[in-house]
Amino acid sequence: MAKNPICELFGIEYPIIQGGMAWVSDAHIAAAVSEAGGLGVIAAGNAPASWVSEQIDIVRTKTQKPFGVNVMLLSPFKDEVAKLIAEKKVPVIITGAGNPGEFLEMWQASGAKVVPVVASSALAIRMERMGVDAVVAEGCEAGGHIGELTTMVLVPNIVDAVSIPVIAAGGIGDARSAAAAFCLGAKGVQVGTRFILATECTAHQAFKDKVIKAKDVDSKVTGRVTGHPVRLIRSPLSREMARVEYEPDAVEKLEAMGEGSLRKAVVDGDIKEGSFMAGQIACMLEKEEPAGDIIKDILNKPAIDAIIDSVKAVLN
Ligand code: TUI
Repeated sequence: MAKNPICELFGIEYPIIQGGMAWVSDAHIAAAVSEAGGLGVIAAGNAPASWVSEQIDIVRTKTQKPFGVNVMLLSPFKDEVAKLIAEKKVPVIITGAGNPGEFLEMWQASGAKVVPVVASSALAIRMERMGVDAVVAEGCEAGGHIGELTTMVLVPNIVDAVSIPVIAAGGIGDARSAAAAFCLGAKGVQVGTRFILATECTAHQAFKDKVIKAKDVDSKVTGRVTGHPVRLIRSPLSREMARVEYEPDAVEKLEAMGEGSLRKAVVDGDIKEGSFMAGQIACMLEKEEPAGDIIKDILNKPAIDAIIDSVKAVLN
């Protein structure tokens, strides 16, 4: 059988990419996921290049396997981070929240595989024309900054629109949702929220407990009026943001409330002022476990075979 194109492209064993979650995705979780055969990813978020540099060095002391860095293109430090990861020859560069066109030549000259996260087929087509290696099609079930379309619609639409491999993201956290993504034509999956519950993940225990306790209706989207909608778990901050959303000076107020709030959630476990960015899948997650066990549970061949059998049985 032909090898999976995502495994080939990245040089990994399982086509599972750990989502780059600002403040959450540091060297510890990234190294654990890479060492277990997936692609571990350090999230640069809004951090300066010096922090990203340290994390890359730590990953390289913990694993020899390929890993990635996620560049958040709204970051004030994106230029220095872009230059650093080319210099340090990071094997895989994933981008979010923008168009990475200006950096593509430099990154590809460094030998990196470049994979933008996209939330529309138009951007996926533009990215393919520019010569990227794959795209992550991220549906609005995902946590954090999101687009408009669901994974169910976005993924097959992008699969039909481009020839490069598509990695599905948003709402994927078990064997069923991974199998569904493969049915939609994805060649790999990006999983964020479930890795918050990896034992190797250094996020505050209060954040992990919010994920474990979340019910389906606890997933909220704030900040639609700012043009940067964010999915998070219901909290005092999300309630306050929903209250001011349609006030006259909502954009300024929301930006002030959002400032530093992700750090407060992930690092301080601040239940009142923290922004607990996580995907809708949080409602299905129940326990902490090692990253390697998470990968084995999601890409469990007998479980996926049983799912395929149950799909066939529906039609009998
Ligand atoms: O980037 C993400 N998720 C994120 S970034 C983040 S940090 C943050 N904190 C506060 C406010 C905003 C961000 C938290 N979560 N996901 C990848 C993603 N990229 N989702 C959607 C997009 C996207 C959207 C529009 C990518 C490109 C795009 O269009 C760019 C263009 O120029 O056409």
